[in-house]
Amino acid sequence: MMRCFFILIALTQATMHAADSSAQKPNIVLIMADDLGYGALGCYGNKEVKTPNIDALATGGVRLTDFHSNGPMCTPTRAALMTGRYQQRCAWVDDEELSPKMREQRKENLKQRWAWGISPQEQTLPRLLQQSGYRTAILGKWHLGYDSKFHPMNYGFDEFRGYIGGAVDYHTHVATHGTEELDWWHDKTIENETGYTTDLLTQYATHFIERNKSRPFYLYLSHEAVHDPLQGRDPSKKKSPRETYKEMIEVLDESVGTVVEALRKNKLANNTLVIFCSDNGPVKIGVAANASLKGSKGSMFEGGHRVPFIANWPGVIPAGQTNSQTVMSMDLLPTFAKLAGTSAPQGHPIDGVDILPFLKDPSKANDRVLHWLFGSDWAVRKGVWKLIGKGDRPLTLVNLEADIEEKNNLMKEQPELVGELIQLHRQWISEVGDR
Ligand SMILES: [Ca+2]
Repeated sequence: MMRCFFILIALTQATMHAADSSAQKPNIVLIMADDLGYGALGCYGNKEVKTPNIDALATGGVRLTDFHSNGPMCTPTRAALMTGRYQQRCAWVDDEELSPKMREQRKENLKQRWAWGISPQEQTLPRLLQQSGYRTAILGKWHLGYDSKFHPMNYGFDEFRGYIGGAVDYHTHVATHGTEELDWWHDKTIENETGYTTDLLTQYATHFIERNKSRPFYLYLSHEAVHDPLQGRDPSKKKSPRETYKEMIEVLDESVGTVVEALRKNKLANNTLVIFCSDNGPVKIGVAANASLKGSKGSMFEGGHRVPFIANWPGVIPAGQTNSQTVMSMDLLPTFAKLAGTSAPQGHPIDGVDILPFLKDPSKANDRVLHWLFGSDWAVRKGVWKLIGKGDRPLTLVNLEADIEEKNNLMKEQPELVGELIQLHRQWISEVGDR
């Protein structure tokens, strides 16, 4: 009897210890805007759009001026975010693994992105966090495959509210890219509801925080805003495209304020890393969405992939910094995994790096050669230098420190550097084996 009692005490202590160490793990909230440009926020210099909540997040934390999405479009960036590496490395599933319907669609539409998806064999960020005791949720856009095979809950998310595809009507939640069917999910079931997408996702985010306040969680709030269609909260109010776009950003800002307030109210702010970023540059729409950057969504110029990034963690990340470290979307997996006390398994090459040391201390060096590849367009970055090319041809060499607007092509002045960058990029392509 006594022996049983001691075993019980020991077990209880072990359980309590496990609960304690897991309770100390920080929560992670990643708020990713869709197609939000470098110049669209007050804290990035916009004078027309009012974003007090996102600006406050930056004031209380760190704002990066040289953050880049892995791709100039939604899906490539999201694949890199999920896997911690260049999306070109991602495994795509074979035809025979797909449902018969999707196999048929893929045959008919080989070039349609929506007939594809990342392999469920991939090691993913939510899976790593889930295995480390985190409750994980994706609220909003998935866009890594339409087939049931590619459902986000097959990749380590415990909960899903939102849509599978590229975008939905903000009011009816019918897909606007691809299928034109209702695309609004509650976990694995399509279930429509009334409401403006940005507001619904915000409401689910605060519920999720409230429900999970006593355990570590990973909340991936993958907002639709400010992707098209251009729609404000009240469809009966007629506004110009510019006014509507401004409203969409401002409602997104309200969402950030509501989420931050939910963390504060539940006394979680000091144990939560909040990151706000975008998945690629904007579609040209006015309100100085891209500041003075050249190019827009889809482009290899800075306007396609240099986007806002803010990290906030009171007491851990010093407040009020502006940091020019070069960071990419794929860096979030190793950063979050480290916080959760885990790492990607062997055999899963990671291209990203843990950026927390650089967020805490901007004087630390984070020198890397970085690459972008989209169709036949490519870019390679080494320090302040960036070479852009198409197919086999280099086209433009710029010094980003002196010329962020990419106006002066220095290829003729720097032939040796061009040669070196071409070589580095070829080497990278042969390493990642673009699929
Ligand atoms: Ca996007």
